[in-house]
Order: sequence, then C-alpha cells, then structure tokens
Amino acid sequence: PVIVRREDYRPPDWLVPEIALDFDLGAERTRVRARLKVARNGAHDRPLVLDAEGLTLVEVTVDGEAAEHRLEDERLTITVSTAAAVVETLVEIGPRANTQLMGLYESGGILCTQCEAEGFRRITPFPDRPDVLSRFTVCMAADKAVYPVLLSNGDPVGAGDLDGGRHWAEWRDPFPKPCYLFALVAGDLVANRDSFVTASGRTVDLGIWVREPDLSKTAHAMAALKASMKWDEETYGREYDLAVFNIVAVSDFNFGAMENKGLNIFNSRYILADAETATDADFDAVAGVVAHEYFHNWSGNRITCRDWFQLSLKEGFTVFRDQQFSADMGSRAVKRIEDVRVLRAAQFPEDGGPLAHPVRPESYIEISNFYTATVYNKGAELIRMMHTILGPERFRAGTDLYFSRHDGEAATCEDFVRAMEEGGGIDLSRFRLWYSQAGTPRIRAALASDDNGAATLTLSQQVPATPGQTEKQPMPIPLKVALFGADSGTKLEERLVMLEEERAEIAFSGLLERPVLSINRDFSAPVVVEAGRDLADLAFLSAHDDNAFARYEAMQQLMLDTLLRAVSGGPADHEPVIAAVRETLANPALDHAFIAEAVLLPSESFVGDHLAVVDPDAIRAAREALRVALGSALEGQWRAAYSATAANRFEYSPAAKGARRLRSVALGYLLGAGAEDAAKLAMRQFEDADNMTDRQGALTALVNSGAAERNTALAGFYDRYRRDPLVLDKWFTVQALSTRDDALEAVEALARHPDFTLSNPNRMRALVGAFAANQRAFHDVSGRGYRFLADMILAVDRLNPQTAARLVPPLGRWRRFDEGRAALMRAELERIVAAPGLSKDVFEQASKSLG
Ligand code: HT7
Ligand code: ZN
Repeated sequence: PVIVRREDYRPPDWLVPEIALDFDLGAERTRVRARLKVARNGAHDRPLVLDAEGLTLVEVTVDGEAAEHRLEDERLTITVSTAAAVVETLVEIGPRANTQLMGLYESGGILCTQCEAEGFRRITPFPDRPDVLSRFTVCMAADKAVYPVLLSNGDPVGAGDLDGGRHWAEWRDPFPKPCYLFALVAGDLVANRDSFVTASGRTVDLGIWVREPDLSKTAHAMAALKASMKWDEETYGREYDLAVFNIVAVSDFNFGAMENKGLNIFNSRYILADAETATDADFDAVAGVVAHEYFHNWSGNRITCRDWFQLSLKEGFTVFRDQQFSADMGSRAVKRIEDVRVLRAAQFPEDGGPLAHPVRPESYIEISNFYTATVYNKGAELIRMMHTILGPERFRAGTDLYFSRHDGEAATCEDFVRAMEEGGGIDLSRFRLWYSQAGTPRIRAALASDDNGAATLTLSQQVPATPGQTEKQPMPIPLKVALFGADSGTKLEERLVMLEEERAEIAFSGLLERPVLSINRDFSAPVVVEAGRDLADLAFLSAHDDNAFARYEAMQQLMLDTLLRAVSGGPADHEPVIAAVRETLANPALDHAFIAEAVLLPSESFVGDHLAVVDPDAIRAAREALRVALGSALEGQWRAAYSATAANRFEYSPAAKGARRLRSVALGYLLGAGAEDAAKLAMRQFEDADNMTDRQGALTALVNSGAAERNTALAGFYDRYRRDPLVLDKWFTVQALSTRDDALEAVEALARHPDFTLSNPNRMRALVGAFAANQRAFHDVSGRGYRFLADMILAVDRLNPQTAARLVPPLGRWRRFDEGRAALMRAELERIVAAPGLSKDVFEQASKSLG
C-alpha cells in the first residue's frame, strides 16, 4: 500500500476556481456532469490529474472538444495544453450499492453524501485535496414523489418542475470551499424551521430536516443550534455568513456528523432527542455535536486545512470550542470530568499503544484511520493548554488574529501556533513539540516540607518512546498547583507552574502548616501524574480541595490505589474509601451531579491501564468487592440519596440531570450491596420512568444483576422500542456491557438476532464496539471474544472498511496482557492481515497493531 508522508506535501499543480455540478439523481443510477474551470498553478507542463474512485466514466471534454485522457489506479489524467480551460466530465455512480457510506449513498430512502476526507472522488473526478478551493454551483434533478426535497450547500437559487414527475433545484455557494465540504441531500423530508438574527442584524433561515415521524424530536437540536450561533458571536466574535443553515439527519453514517458548508449532515443519534427515547447523556451529546459542527463554519470551513496532516487544526480547535460551549451551558466541573474521562479512556491507551501518533501525524496509508482521539481530544487539550498559558484575553487576541489572517485559506497547525504567538505576545517555540511528539508524558511530583514553613516541589517528566519515535525531548507542561494546610484545610498557595525541562524544583515559603499537594488542577495538562500521596492525603483533598476537578481526582486516585492494592494481592482495606464517600455524600455544599461523578468507581479498563499486566478477572473481583463494601456500609445513605432524587416530572435542567445521575449511581450500589428490595426498586423505576435516563439506568442495573426481574425488563424494553433503531441500539449496548459471567455468550447470540445488522454503523458500534470495551468479557481467557471481534471485522470490512477499521484497536492492546491472551490476540490480528481482499483501512490498523 502507498504511504502518504507529510514531508512530501507539494502545492497543487492545478487549481479549480469554479465547479458546476449537474446531478440526474436516482438510487440505482445517478449521472453526474461536472464542469470545472481549471487553472495551471505555476509554470509547469504536467497534465491535469483528477482523483476518481469507483466511477463509470462516460465522457471527457476540454474546452468543448473530446480530450486525450487515461483512467488508471483511481486517477483520471487529462492532457490540457493551455494555462486555463473548461474541463467537463460525465460519470455514472450507483448510490444504492454504495455500502461504504462514502460519496453519494442511500440511507433509509434518502440520498445523501459524505465527502470528508476523500469521498468526493467517488462522486466525480476532481483534485480531491483540501487545498483546492472552488466556488460550487449544484443543480439536481430527481423524481419529485420520491425526492421532494433537494438540498445542497449555500443558498437556493432556483427550482422548478420537469416532465415525467421530475423536478429540479439549483444551489450556489458563494464561499470557495474544498470539495470535502460539498454535500447534497434528496429525500422525503420535513423540516423544523426557525430563524436566527445575527449580531449584525441579518436573518438566517434554519432548518432541521428529518423523516416526518421524527419531527417532534428535533426541538433540542434546534435550541442547541441557536445557542451555538449566539455563543460563537459572543465568545469568538464569529458570525454566520449565509442566509440559510440546514441540517439533515440520516440513520446510516460512519461518524457523528459532518460540517458541510451550510448543509450539515448528521448521524440521527446526534439530532433526535426526546425524554422518552434519549438519555441525559444523549441530550448532551446532541447539543455538543450540533455545536461542534456549527463551530466548524469558522474553524474548518472559512479556514480549512492545507493537507490532512493538519486535521487537528480544525478538529482539535473545534473540540475545544464545543467543550467550552458545553461547559458554559451546564456544569463546568462535571463537563471537565467527563472530557478527561473520555481522554483517559480513548486517547491515553492509543498514545501508549502500537497506533500512537502525534497530534500532527507524519504519515498514513488511509486518512480515515486518523480521525482519532489523539487528533481530536489530545488536539483539544493542546489548544486548552495554550488558553491556560495565555489567559482568556490574550488567547482571544490570538484567535482573532488567526481568523482574520487566514480567512479563506487552507492553513496549517503551524499557522495557528504562530497566530497565538503574535496575537498573544508569547514565545511558543518549545510548545510545538506537543504537535510533533506522540506519547503521554509522565510526571513525578514530590513535595518536601520542613518545620520552618518552607517546601520544595520536585517535578520531573519522561515522555515514553512510541512507534517511530524513540528519542523524546522534554515538553513544556503547564501544571496548576495548590497547597492546602493539613490542619485547617485552607488553601495556602496557588500557582501555574511551567515545567519546561526534564526536572524542576519549585520553592514555597511562609507555610504555617504542613502542606498537602494538589496538582494538575482542572487537568491543566494531558499527562499522567504520580504524586505519591498517601491515602490519608487523598481523602483529605477529596474533602477540602476547592477545585472541583482536583477533588474528584483525589477521590478517584484513592479508589484506584485501593483497587490496585487489592489486585496485586494486598489486604483489602476499604475503610478509607468508605469514609471519603460517606463524607462526600453527606456534604450539603456539593451538587448531585458532582457527587455522582465523585462516588463512581473507576472503570475496569482504567484500573487495567495502571497495571503492568492487565488481569481482567482480578480487576473485576477487586472492583466488585469494593462496590459491595461501599453498597453495604453506606446503604442508608444510598437509600436516602435514592429517595431524595426522585422526580415527579421530567425536566432537562442541570439540577434535574444531576439528580437522575445520582439516583442511578445509588441504585447501582444498592443492587451491588444485595439490598433485599433493590431489584424491586429497580423494576419499579424501570416501569414508572417518564424518561430514558431513569429507564435505561434501571435496565442497566437489572441486566448486571442476577435478579429475577432481569429478563422481564429486557423483554419489556425490547417490545416497547423495537421500532426505534436508536433505542434498540441501547438494548444491544446494555447487554454487550453486562458485567455478568454470561456476557460473551449473550453477545454471540445477539449477533444472530434478527435486528442485528452489519450494514448500519450505529448497530455495529452498539453491539460489537461496546462488547470490545467490556474488559472482562472481551478478554475471556478462551480467546472467544477475540475471535468474535475478528470475525465481525472481516465480515463488515467487505461492506464498510471504515467501520471495520475502527473496531481493530482493542486487539492491538495485546502487549498489555499475559502471554496466553497476547498470543490469542496476535493470532486474530494475523488472521485479519492474511485475509484475502482486505481493505487498506483494516490492513493499516491490523498490521500496525501487530508491530
Ligand atoms: N469533520 C467530520 C469528519 C467526518 C468523517 C471522517 C471520516 C469518515 C466519515 C466522516 N464523517 C464526518 C466530523 C467532525 O469532526 O465534525
Ligand atoms: Zn469536527
């Protein structure tokens, strides 16, 4: 396979300032005529080379004449002798047969497109790279009864009827854009319509397009869209620039959503939400993704990427922006806790495994494999660190400069950092290492204090070797640090410490009591900190730290240390955790949402990440024992929390969400403790719930238990929601994540269930993706879990390589397991790599995972 390298970047040979597309749409066969105004870029005599994948070529002309051309290896080479010309191509494609869901495809009777990263070449021949920016005009013709709605980018400029029950519509986008932002949708859709008046007084027509039965589930997405538009004006001074903004929801989608200019296309799970069918987490995700795609209008569309190595330029920055937005709309502390949990669960393992890569990667075989937690979430942490180092005002000066300097351009990560330096008045020379070095830095922190009120904080860092990068330089690491008095519990000192070198000593003086160290507050840097604090100090911080994140972190560390001791055979002393949880539950100053996060045990995978060799069974046993101990020792408090959080009617507010979250955590502990009436409580909650959070919470608790009510709840849930695919996904996921011993057999059986399908990415992720995250079941010592995953990868690869490739990384974690499991995992990877007809997507992930 061809390896694409960052260092090989060359500007395009030809530019395409304008393109006019004509679609004769049909699900079986669509004809696409494209008229490209091309212009030679620089003095050279190279031919025009257009990317073309899976197209049936009908005709090629240059300035109206038949032209010499060659279609070979997914490239259409055309001889053009002049400096500028009009090149016209006619191709045929088959949307219904397009199971890859890249290019033009059919989803539930709707024709829609997905072009990022390299899908446009599956629609028409074009230089499919983000640094070729064109003005698009799009004309579509289709059967009016089947496709009454025809949408594309920009503004509508004309529409009308044609003979034979057909109709047409034309759209024009005044903003030059790369072809990955092209979109069209044709379907039988209805819209939730609204409008937004921008800061400068322009009215924007908003539409969220769905199938008619789903219309009632679009109010939350619309509210989120309007809130995002306002927030971006207030926070970044960014106004929307077209007269129309449309969103379409489809059920088959490889990713979350797509920011096509003026026509976002969404996976329906990130649009549709109502109390009956969506959990609070779903509501939050809808708002977060709607905001994310909207924010791309500036960070991604107005300023795009020069090449795909710069992907984090738009994705890291936009994730940071959507995180800020969600924090501003709800609880800042809980949002940070959730974001860090995602980073640790998805990015840290990636950074420490065979697929580790820098935020700005150096090479790829298939770019779709680089839409990763590193590019997105670690990328966002890099922007956050710059925000922390600069402070909000200077950060805003940097982003203002970035937006004004690069508007209308295809830019690089380097351009962003330079704008931050100049706008913020700071030297970020060494900070650039965060873009080029992979691996999660490990920090050791030791605080030594004397009786004269002096203390020294010794910090050291180590950046681990990662594939292709054995030598690492120390990184500049911003660490928010505070010291608390061990007697009074008050804050003695607070600073932002920049660890620039491998080692540093920070002096403190005038301390009137023994100081206790709070470090990496707010998770100011994406690093692992080993601070060696004992259980008593951690319990103290969990009760006294005034930084909510640090307080949560102290409790998690306390739980983690307790679990790690138990896993390695030490005496199981649960008392310090029980005491700390008791105190947290009883603290009237803390809100429900925070308490729920703080008292939740670290996940089994997170515990595994801290062991030299992961022992899934020992981790399960230790975690269960602590859960039971907490459940029994604090039964009265769990009961009190459970009753205090009962609600009468559903409301989507931070307070109501927090109450539901704590209620569900309390129920889990009551069941864990084996409280006699716990299963009855759960079943009552399941039956009486007026919202999906409570119903799914009860179902999860029952599914994980041996209660007789378990099967009744599962059957009841299925009967109630079998016709709602997004809710049925939950039914699959709850069982795939079951903590029971029979989870693996259950998942194997569910893969044979009539509602399971390989062709829908949501359903695949709901069952197979979730199962691979169930540490104990997936890593069953028999190796059956590995075989199941490999079988699924190979089966889905024939239909949808992107979805298949995203399932490979759990097998790549073989180095973290005992010899027996590692051999079984490797054997499955080898079987995958040897499979005939493998896609390059899966080949890249599986071969690197063997590495
Ligand atoms: N920018 C979008 C990326 C995306 C994508 C990438 C690969 C394959 C399918 C895809 N669908 C959307 C999503 C985003 O980050 O906003
Ligand atoms: Zn994005």
